[in-house]
Amino acid sequence: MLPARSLLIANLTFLLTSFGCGGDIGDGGADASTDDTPSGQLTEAETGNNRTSVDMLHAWVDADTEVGFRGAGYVEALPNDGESCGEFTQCGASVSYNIDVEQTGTYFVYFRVWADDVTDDSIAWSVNAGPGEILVQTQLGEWQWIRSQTAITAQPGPLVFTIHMTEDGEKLDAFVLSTDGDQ
Ligand SMILES: [Ca+2]
Ligand SMILES: [Ca+2]
Repeated sequence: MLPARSLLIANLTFLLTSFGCGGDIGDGGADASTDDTPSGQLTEAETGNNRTSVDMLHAWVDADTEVGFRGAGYVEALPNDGESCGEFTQCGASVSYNIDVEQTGTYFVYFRVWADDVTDDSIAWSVNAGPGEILVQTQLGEWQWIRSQTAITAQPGPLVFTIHMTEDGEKLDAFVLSTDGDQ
């Protein structure tokens, strides 16, 4: 199965490149040969410089040991000691990003995540300290793009985008704000 899938992705990448649909996302890193990045406004997770340990134990930490990341690395919720944090504003850790929205639109958010097992495989996000949403991965042991269930409406200008730990051990490579909910 893997060679066929790789071939499909390679062809898709070729088509996107051929028709100039790659946008301003770029190849980013070691995964460029199989880049299936959704179109939209991309932020590398490792650029988040506003990091908070809510429980004074966990934090989103820079890492670069899992192969295939984009950009300069990714962030991982550590330590991975079995913490589960459904009430993510009350426990765990967060990392925030000041996003400068480029165009008015209704945006879904795609997250490039990696979990080794089911005790690591969820994440939450919120905008401007809103209620937020928890997302759970469908694959383990590989980088996977997952999409928000809800969309946000935004106008050009700044917004504060926050990633919350719901299970430690989750890895986040990048996220994309996209007006296309069907990628
Ligand atoms: Ca865990
Ligand atoms: Ca990255």
